Amino acid sequence: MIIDRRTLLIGTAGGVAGLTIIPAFGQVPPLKKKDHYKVGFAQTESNNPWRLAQTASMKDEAAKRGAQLVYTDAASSAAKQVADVNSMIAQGVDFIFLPPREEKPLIPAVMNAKKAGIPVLLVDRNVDPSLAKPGVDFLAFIGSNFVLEGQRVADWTIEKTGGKGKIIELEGSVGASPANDRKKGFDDTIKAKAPDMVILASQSGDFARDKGRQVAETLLQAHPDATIVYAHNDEMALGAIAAIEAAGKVPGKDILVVSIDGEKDGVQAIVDGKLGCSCECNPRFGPAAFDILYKYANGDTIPPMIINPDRFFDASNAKEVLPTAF
Ligand code: GYE
Repeated sequence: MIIDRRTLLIGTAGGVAGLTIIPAFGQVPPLKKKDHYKVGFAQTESNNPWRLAQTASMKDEAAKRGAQLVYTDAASSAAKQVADVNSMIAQGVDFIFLPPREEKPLIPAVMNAKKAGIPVLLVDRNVDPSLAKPGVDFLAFIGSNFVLEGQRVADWTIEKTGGKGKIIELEGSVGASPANDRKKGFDDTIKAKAPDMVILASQSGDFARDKGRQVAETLLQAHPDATIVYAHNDEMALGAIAAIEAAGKVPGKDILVVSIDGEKDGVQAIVDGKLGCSCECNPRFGPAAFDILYKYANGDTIPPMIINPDRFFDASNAKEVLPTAF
């Protein structure tokens, strides 16, 4: 009987004869060394370039490493994403890459995988840290620092406007970690550094272009005095730009639009003068995600939070980065 560092002997009433091996409390399930793994990637939806770029990066890397990939698309439903993870567990995958669509509803999926002895790496989105912990319930989180992204956009906006303006905020999907954190980073910075700025309204556009356009249209009508739109991603910013133009105003002149992601259409909008800035959020981390899997199987210590470095795009560099944008 081999007892490694991730298993624990539990004595039962039956004494030595009744010894049972269960995963030690609070430990991530182990991963055997193999040449080729069967892995799951449970995507949230495929309705924007960011998610398509992420899926492509994961698929390319799986192919490079000779991994068998079980891929699912939850079509914007947290309930379906939980069912997708459960189906991966039933199919006996070795490892699961999971971008939890929302912070709380995906907790059962994380816990079910743990119970089934399958390590989970959270990619790009996080879960509620009070309900599940890296290094305990799941292996780790790899993605951007979303609070910092919001702070950087706020700092740029304050600098650009001299700390004056009336803001409409378009939030990402309700309950998603990038939506919560991008709001916190931006709102707290405005509050702390720009007493003359006000956030007139803040509403979810679900990280989607057309939803962003519809919400922007409604909020611009309700607040004709708005001078700034802060969107939690480029897709909603592009929707807002369409709404501003439809209202007979000029984006970049009458209303400053700022956002996050750095997708190709967003960077093009900066070149065109319609979008002020976009803090990069890099979706191409298939290679880094697979590196973590192999390191873990090798027995290396995995840090609980692995943060991707993000660049920042505005008129000073948009042209130059456009050819490589996703
Ligand atoms: O910004 C957005 C996507 O989770 C970081 O999700 C990701 C975000 C990204 O839908 O465009």
